[in-house]
Amino acid sequence: MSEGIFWLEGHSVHDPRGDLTIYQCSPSEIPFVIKRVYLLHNVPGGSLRGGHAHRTLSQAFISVNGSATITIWDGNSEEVFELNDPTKALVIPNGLWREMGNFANDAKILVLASELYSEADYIRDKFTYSEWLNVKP
Ligand code: T46
Repeated sequence: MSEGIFWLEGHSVHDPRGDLTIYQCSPSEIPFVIKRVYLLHNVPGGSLRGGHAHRTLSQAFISVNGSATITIWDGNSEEVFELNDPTKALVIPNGLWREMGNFANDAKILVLASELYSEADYIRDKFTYSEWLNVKP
């Protein structure tokens, strides 16, 4: 797994009323302060999202319904993760290329983000990404 990526198991509380799953910001859980939350939903079958890297943004991806895949490329190797379980968050640090696909019809993917939206934070072509990997601090 690329450095810094991990699955975070939410703390689930079960009782006869149903399940409650908790994610917290702390060094051993969501390792950043959440400044923004967004939801990917109503994604038509066959759509691809992402196709970029973020210079500084860290994120956690949670499938709150349905499933989708996220493919991570770090400049050397590629890894595919399936988001399909609301009790697990995939934490992804900054600096990694990602593409999302295979969205189920009912997929709802919640993204917790460490920064406010900034277009300047995106690297949207792979050549620029490869150059950036060579010079990043
Ligand atoms: C990621 C992948 C998996 C905003 O105005 N504010 C926002 O917070 C966001 C996330 C997007 N936008 C606007 C910018 C674009 O005009 O919404 C439009 C689509 O955004 P984007 O091209 O970033 O969409 P995706 O689905 O390719 O990427 C999103 C996230 O931006 C990105 O962080 O990792 O999902």
